[in-house]
This record gives sequence, C-alpha cells and structure tokens, in this order.
Amino acid sequence: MKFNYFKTYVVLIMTLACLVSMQSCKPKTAQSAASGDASKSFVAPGKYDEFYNIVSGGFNGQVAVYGIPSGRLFRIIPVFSQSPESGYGFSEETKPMLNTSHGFVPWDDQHHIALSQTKGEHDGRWAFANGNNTPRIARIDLTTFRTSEILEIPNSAGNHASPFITENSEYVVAATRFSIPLDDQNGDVPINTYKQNFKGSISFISIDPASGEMNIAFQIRTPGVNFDLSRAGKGKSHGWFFFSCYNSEKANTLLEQNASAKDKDFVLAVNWKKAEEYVKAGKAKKQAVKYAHNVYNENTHTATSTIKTEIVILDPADCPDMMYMIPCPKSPHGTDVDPTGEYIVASGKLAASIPVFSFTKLQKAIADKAFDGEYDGITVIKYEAALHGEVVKPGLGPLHTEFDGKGNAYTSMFLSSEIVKWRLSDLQVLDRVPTYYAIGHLSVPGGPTAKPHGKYMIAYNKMTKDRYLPTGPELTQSAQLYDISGEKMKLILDFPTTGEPHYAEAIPAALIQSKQRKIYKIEENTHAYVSMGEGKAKVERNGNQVHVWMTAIRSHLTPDNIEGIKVGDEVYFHVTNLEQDWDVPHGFAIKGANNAEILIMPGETQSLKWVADRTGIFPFYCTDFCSALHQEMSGYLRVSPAGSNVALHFSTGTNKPAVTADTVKTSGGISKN
Ligand code: RUQ
Ligand code: CUA
Repeated sequence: MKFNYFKTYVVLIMTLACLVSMQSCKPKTAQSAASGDASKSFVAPGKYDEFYNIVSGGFNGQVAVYGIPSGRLFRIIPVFSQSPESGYGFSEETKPMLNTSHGFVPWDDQHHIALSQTKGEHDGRWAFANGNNTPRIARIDLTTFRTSEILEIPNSAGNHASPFITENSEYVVAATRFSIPLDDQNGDVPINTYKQNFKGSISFISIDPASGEMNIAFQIRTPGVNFDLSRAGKGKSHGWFFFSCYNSEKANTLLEQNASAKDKDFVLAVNWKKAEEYVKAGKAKKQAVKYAHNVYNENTHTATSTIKTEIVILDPADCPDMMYMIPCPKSPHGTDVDPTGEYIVASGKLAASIPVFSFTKLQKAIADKAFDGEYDGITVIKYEAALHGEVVKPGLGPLHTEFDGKGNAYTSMFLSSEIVKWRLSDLQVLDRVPTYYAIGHLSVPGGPTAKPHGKYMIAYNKMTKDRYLPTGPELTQSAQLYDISGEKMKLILDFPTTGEPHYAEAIPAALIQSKQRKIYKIEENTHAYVSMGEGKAKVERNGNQVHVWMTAIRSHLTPDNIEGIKVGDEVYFHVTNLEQDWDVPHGFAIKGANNAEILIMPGETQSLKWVADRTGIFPFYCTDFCSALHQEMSGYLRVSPAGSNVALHFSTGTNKPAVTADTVKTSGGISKN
C-alpha cells in the first residue's frame, strides 16, 4: 500500500503514451464499428422524444437541452455566460445574474448537472449547474428552462466537484477542486507553504422546498486535498456523502507527477446528518467572507444581486465521527453510489482496478474501529474493512460509473476509450463497447437516482476525430447513444454537441412536458418600466439619460419614431412584449449597439442600454420573425448634436412636423391605429 515507484512510473508512462497518441488506445476505425441500429433512435417528424437530456456546455458556460433518443438540440440555456441570442447578461435586468464578489463575470466553465429529487427520484423541478472557474452554482427552472438563481461559493477555487444533490433535495453540495488559504486568512503566502496554509472546503447549500432558493447552510473545512466528483448516499446510506479526493500528497507543483506519487488517495465519507447536529449544537464558527447571491424575479422580470458577508463553517477537529477517509487507489476522479445506496464505486483514473466499497461494511468498520491511522486528524478506515471487492482489469483510466437499476454498473474508460458493463454483486465484467473517442462522462437517464431508467446510455466524448465532416482546426464535440436494454450494449446514434459536454442528466419528458410555462401574464408584470398597453408608451429625459417605455405587439413597436436624442445620451429601451400567446417573443436591436439584442417573452419587459455616439438616423427593429409583417416591425431614432434644440418627441403612426424646444414644451403623443 506504500509508495511504489516502479508501478507509478509504469502507469504514468502508459497514461502519457495514450494521451500523446490517442491512436494507440483507440478502438479500430469508426467505420468498422458503425453498426448502430438507427431505427432505435429514430423519432419520426412531429413525434416527441422520450427524455429531455440536460447537458453541460463546458467552456461555453451554458447548458444545452437535447431530446433522447433522437439527439435533437432543443435549446441552449444561458447560465454563466452572456448570450447575445437572448440578451442574457446584456440586458439591464439580467446583468446582475452574472455579478460576483469579483464584479461582473460574464463567462464560466460549466461541467456538471444535478436534477432535483424527491425520495431519490427526479421530481422535475430544477436543474443545478456548476461554474468551475469563479465558483458558482446556478439553479435552472425546468418550467421555463431559464436560469433563476446563481450563488457564488466562498472558500472555494475551481468549483469542479459540484453540484451533487441529496435524495430529497435537502442540499446541493459543492467541494473545492483547489485547496487555498481560506478567504478570511491572509492569502499572500508563499505557494510552497501549501502544506501549512492551504485548506479545502465543502459547502452544503440548502434548497428551499417551495421556491428552490439556495442558501449556504454550512461549510466543512477539510484537509488541503483536491476534490473531484462525488455523490450523496441514498436509501440506506442517505445522510452520508462520498467525495473523491486526489493530491493527498499536497503537491503544489507539477501535479501530474507529484499528485500521483502515492498508491492510494481517499474517498472522504461525510455523515452530513451528524454535521447538521453539530451546526445545531453551535459547533460551527462564523466566518467573514464575501459572495454574491443573484436571484431573478419573474414578476419584476429583473434580477437582484446581493453581496453576503458571512457563513458558518465546521472544523472536523471539533466534530468527532463526522467524517472518515477511505483509502482508494490512485487519484480517484469519480465516486458513484448505486441505486440501493449500498455500493460506493470509486474510479481511480490511474488505477488498474475499480474498488467498490460497501456501506454496510463501512458502518461495521467504524463500529469495530477497523482504522488505519489518521490523515490530517481524520480517521482513516482500513481499505479491506470497507471493501466489497474490486473489479479486476476493467480497462484503462476508469472515470465515472452509472447504473441501470438492474444490478449493473457502467464505467467510462478514458484511456482505453470504452464503456465497461459489470455486475455489482460479483464484480464480473459482462460487456465492453468502444466509444469514439476518449469518453469522459456517461449518463443513464435516472442513473444517479434510486430508480434509473435502464434503457439508454449516453457517452460524452472528448474527441471525435474521424466521426464527422471536418470543420477546420476544431472538430465538433459529440455524444453517443447506446441501447442498454439487452445484455449487450449497442451503439445506436452519434450526435454532435455544443461546447464541450461533461456530465448530463436525462429526465422522462412526461415529468415536465405538461408543466411548461407558456407566457408571463401581463397583469402580473411589476417591472419598474413596464408599459401596460401601447397608450402607456412614452419617452422621458432625466439629465443625459433617456428612458423609452416601448411596447411590442404584432407587428409594430411603439413608439417607432423618436427624435430629440442628443450625442452623449444614454438611451434605455424598456420593451414590453404585450403578446399573450405562446411562442411569440419579440426582439429589439438598434444600429451600433455595443452589447446585443434583447429577446422579450410574451408579457415580459426587458431593457437595452444604448449610447448615442454620433448624429444621424438609427433604425431599430424586431429581431425575431414574429409574423408575415415582421420585417415591417421597425422604427427610427434621430440623434442631434449635443447642444441641439430639437425637442424630445415620439410617435407611432403620425407624421408631425419637426419640432424644436422653442415651440414644444412637452413631448409628443401616440396616435391609436
Ligand atoms: S469531469 S470527465 Cu469535469 Cu466531470 Cu469527469
Ligand atoms: Cu416582432 Cu418580429
């Protein structure tokens, strides 16, 4: 169990060889395996898919929605990145969603999805998504497919190990990838004082059962390791959480070697029910921190960002029996819990076998004190005492495991580019199937829940090479769909994805399809600049700020002639979409806007800021093809020199003579058509 230089060396060389040349590890050729039974993924035109598949977007910072089994792309949901397509992060209302303690951060790296659960099953309310880079968790409403809330996480750096959900959505949980000096410490320390000064943290974020609103209930300070993918216990192990961690060496340089030195890292098992008791008993200490909490309100159609300044944090030294470390070979990347909650599968990406731990044995090991010393003050369980067994020679580079609910597990093998099916009871390998190429995550609809729908499995691959028509230096990312209803896994579809897909979760369409919001009721619109009807449209000046209360309805904008804007003015277009029909958004764009368009849903108000930088006539128009007269849905704005005496004037459907400030005291009016 001790450091074995030769073994480490061999594994590293193998890893490097495969990484440098995927060729050596990739299975045959694309053609030889293109045996998919396409009829199984065929969804006839006009027919619906069986599942919504909610897929991470990686470095595009967004979340995408596909149909399964067709692989059709339905929607890209703006989450952590500005989206010029909808105006998310560009409109005045949505800018606060991207506020953080570092200011406005319009991008992130989005890797994992967790769908809300009740009693261990998907309940179709929310999807949670992580922002890796500037640690954040977002909540997406599954009735609108829009981002409702973003919570920044303090004491974290690289929020990769998240979000993971407990079986009744009590908590969405996040662990830090990078350990760092905690936020209330002086972080200006030499990097080589890692071992003394760097700590990890785990955040338990409560979810309001009614509104879904997130709140950091408590954090746990941990040794300065790196955390990776993790899962909540379920069923019999409900109340526990299992985190994979690597870099138990606490290396701060050349991690590819130095964080792989030891034969074993750990799975950290946390008894979170016990942690709750310690918090109740006052064991958690207050800590001054700074983090943003951003919430979108569907009545004001406006987000607010609040900077919060305190959390409570538990120190394991004050909390006996709250957590244990289970040794795990080598650099575990993912820990997954089977549908019964009994088996905890840990995949060491450099390990030659997959250890499977037993929750029952873990409990017995704790009761019998079958311990193997301590790591940073945390009791280490004897490896064999918690072990159910090892899957022997499963393949190279095991990463993630999902389950079919029929006693089988499926593990992705990055290096050997395959999925391996094995049986939980006796750990026998049953089948293996190639992926094209270099699979990262895999997902069975319902796979992380207590009731997987063991019919399909989707592989998310890091490379596609020869699978699609080439598109210059960068090739598409891709997913592959497998039929797992029989004994053998069968490839039935390749489909390209947007961004780089990491984890995804699929949910039966029947759970959310009928709950989709169609419109926002105009009478419930309490936006500060709403126009409740065309007659309410107006333009007002306040210093160099001009506010335009504008309405949109098929097929005109009101007002559509605006004069009296001067160079240097900041013009705010507050556009209310008066439609009350499903699927009739209107858009708004104006020449020279240095942000984006805005897309306004029926009954909603959104605002675009535009600065007049030169004199002239500036057309504006609706960007969403909304009717046969969409192309007519447009208007003109006149900009005059800074000192000009052209009076503020607006109209729709009238042609009044040009006016100056000398002749007109008040602004113009709107003619009814
Ligand atoms: S990680 S490929 Cu970003 Cu989810 Cu395992
Ligand atoms: Cu409204 Cu096009």
